[in-house]
Amino acid sequence: MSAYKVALVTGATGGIGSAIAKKLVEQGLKVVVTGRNADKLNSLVEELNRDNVVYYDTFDVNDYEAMKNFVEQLKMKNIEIDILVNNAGLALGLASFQEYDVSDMITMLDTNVKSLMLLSHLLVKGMVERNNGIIINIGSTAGQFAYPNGSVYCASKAAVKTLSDGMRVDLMATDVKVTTIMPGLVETDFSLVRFKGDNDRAKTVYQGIDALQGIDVAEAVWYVVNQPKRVQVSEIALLANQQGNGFTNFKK
Ligand code: 8X3
Repeated sequence: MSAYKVALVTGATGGIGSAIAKKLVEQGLKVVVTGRNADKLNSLVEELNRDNVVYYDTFDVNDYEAMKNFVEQLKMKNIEIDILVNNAGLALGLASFQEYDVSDMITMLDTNVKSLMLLSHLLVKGMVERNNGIIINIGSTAGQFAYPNGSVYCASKAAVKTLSDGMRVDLMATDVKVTTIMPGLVETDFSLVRFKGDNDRAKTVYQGIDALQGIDVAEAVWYVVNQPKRVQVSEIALLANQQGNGFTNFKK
């Protein structure tokens, strides 16, 4: 019997987040799901079956007051989060550092790092009190090596990995585990968001390569969750078969 009953997945309406929520529900966990788009979140909740969703909310992860209010709601409903999957994140733009749009830079850092840090900080105390929990941070192979025109996105994902490492050290004496999952090319709306709705440009990213799918990341999450108490997975890097590393791939 798993020690983990309830998982919170942020950014759950996207390709990776929805696959993670579905996988965890399929394995018998209850979920709390969040995302910015109310229509998509409602559809996901229906798809997951309402009985499996203990709470859902559309709060903006970049609004700390809204985040605190969300966590307060969880407390009032006596919902204890055993697994936090910090999946909400994005890339905006692809340009040289010297030409990068400042608001894109700030949004990436805020979403990918600050919100992940703050939500973890709000929820980790309960995990420590209960001496039970896993924080799974979705990083990226982009955080392992910077690629051209991706400086800020890559830096944000490097920060996710290093922040996870620091949390793990500080939580060493507890049974709370911390994992970073670092996927490479995953075929989702990621590039559509990065290129601000330019579908043709987004499609070229995945042309000629059998990219990872959301389910592949979800399987890695389940691997992390489904370990004996003594095992803590520090990190998993996942590449598409035709990737050599986060910035080199072979396209047919
Ligand atoms: C996404 C991976 O290589 O498209 O985190 O930047 S990549």
